[in-house]
Amino acid sequence: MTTIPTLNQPLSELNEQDFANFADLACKLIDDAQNETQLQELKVALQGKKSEITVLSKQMGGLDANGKKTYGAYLHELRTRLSKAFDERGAFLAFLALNEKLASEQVDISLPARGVATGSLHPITHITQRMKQFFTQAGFSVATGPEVESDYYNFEALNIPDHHPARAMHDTFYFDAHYLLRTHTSGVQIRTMESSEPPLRIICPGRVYRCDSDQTHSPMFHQMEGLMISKSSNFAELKGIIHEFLNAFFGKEMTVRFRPSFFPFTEPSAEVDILSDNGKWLEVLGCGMVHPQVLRNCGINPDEYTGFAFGMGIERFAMLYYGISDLRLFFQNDLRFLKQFA
Ligand code: 2U9
Repeated sequence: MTTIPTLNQPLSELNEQDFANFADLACKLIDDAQNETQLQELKVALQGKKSEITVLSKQMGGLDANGKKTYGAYLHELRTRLSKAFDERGAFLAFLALNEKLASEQVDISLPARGVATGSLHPITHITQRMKQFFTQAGFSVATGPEVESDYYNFEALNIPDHHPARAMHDTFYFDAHYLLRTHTSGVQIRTMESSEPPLRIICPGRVYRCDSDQTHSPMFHQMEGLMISKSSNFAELKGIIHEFLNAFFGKEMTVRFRPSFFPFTEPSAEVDILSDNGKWLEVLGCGMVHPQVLRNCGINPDEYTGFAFGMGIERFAMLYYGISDLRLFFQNDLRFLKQFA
């Protein structure tokens, strides 16, 4: 606690030296003030209403003219010295405070950056892009369409009439008697054939839905279907393009087998197997020559044009490509899984 100096005598008994000593002690206190708060406390004690200066000033009235002149000058000098000391210390403390603030607020440009967390493509997106890359280079364009389909575009136009066993095979999610979630993207090809003139070369990637769920089936999955219509399309061309696609997709020469099969929308039809490293045949896609009735349904004359089509499950290709055994991993959005594909 600082002791405030005192003159402790009536004004008329003080001399110039008393004032000078008082001023020295007071100025020393002011110069020693460590912060703005201490400085304010000193101002109150040395210049306030109850300060020695105020008390002594009030005694001026009782002095004669000579005394007024002498003590007036002493008090004036004292006030001037204190004010000057306060101003100087105040300015110095403000300077220190500013420096401290600047130092504490400095930006350390050498600190490591916080880093931007970047996401990555979902493996299904990545595989879809890989598939698209091959077919677009081969001259196919990408076509898309609605996921809510009518039974005409999903079944009827594809030569799958009502009560055909293939409808039951598709485990369809129905909205009502006529609308459903598409079970394949084939409706997109039907619409394209309806709306444009052959020759045609399209691929149709997209979500499809089937009422089925286990380790290898998901109620929603992705398909890539393809269609080519021209005056000379044939099964040899289909075999060639599928084999080239499989070589490009897996990045090596593949051993491929076309096994006769049946689909209502293709005739002849085949399922395609690849020979895996452990010597087992793995089914990867289905294909065939577009059934003449399907062409006719879309206003294309089967005597003039022929076409081939193929369909594959994107998840199946992703599982083979990455060596994943549980399909459900693709849909759980577990970052520990997804980050592995960054
Ligand atoms: C039109 C004409 C023909 C598309 C085809 C397949 C064979 C096929 C499956 C593969 C696995 C579906 O995802 S999957 O379950 N698809 O086997 N798809 S031929 O044929 C068409 C399509 C449209 C107008």
